[in-house]
Amino acid sequence: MGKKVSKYSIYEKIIKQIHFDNHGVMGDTQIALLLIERYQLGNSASLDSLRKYIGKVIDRTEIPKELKESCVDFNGGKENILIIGDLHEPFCRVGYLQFCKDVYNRFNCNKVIFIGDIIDNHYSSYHETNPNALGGMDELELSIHKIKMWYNAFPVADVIIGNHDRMIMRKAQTSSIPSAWIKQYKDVLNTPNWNFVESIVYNKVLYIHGEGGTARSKMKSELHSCVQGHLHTQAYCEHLVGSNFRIFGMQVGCGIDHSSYAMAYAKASKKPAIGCGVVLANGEMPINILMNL
Ligand SMILES: [Mn+2]
Repeated sequence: MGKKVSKYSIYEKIIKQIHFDNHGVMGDTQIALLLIERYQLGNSASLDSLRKYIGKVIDRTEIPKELKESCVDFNGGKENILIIGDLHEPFCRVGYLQFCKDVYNRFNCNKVIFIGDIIDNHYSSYHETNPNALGGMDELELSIHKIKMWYNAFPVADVIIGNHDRMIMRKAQTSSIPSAWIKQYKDVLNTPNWNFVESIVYNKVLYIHGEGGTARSKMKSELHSCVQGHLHTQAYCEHLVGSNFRIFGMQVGCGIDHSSYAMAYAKASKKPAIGCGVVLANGEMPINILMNL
């Protein structure tokens, strides 16, 4: 009751080799024709039966070894960074925190960057404020309360300082108050382990808030991979590949509640892109994740 051995089995190794050498793109017929030509099988093989044999020998669901190695592995003890978009607390969208936690877990993240504007400071805006809005103390208290939930979820993080975060500092400047009189962000917001910075670089990727333009323009002007927020309505990742470099510019979405009074200035403009970003495998693999709304 032995297994029937095909007369083509002496070609099994060669067939597999051809398959791998061509990165798995050759069809059974193409391989059969190649074999017939190379080994002059014209008299001893029918194209159809050889083709069927090849179909049985090659497992097309298997990824060739060299292709496997060319895929970026983000599970192998590498740095996987979650980038959280503009929050504008206390005007962040319900559900955005849970969404960010889910993305963090799904992609095995081990580092967190808030891309700026974690608070809105609507009451202190340089633009006209809403007369029905919360007063300064109420908005700040509510912000501190909501930031606490973010701090509990991500107790260690880098926080890029955005234009809205900086509002109070600018007001102080307008009033000629030296910065030594001003409390630190982490002291006001009760986040002792958060590292507030203007910008930061990890694995040759620059993280900024983005007041100066777009991720795409920043990448091109600096020739440096770049991740930014600030724009609210855009989420994309563009790669620039040259003979000597490969960089990307990633614009991450945001977490704002578009319907809140603080966002009234943007009411007439388009809907925001609600999402966050991840940069995986030591800066190799940037991905935008948009929230399913
Ligand atoms: Mn913003």
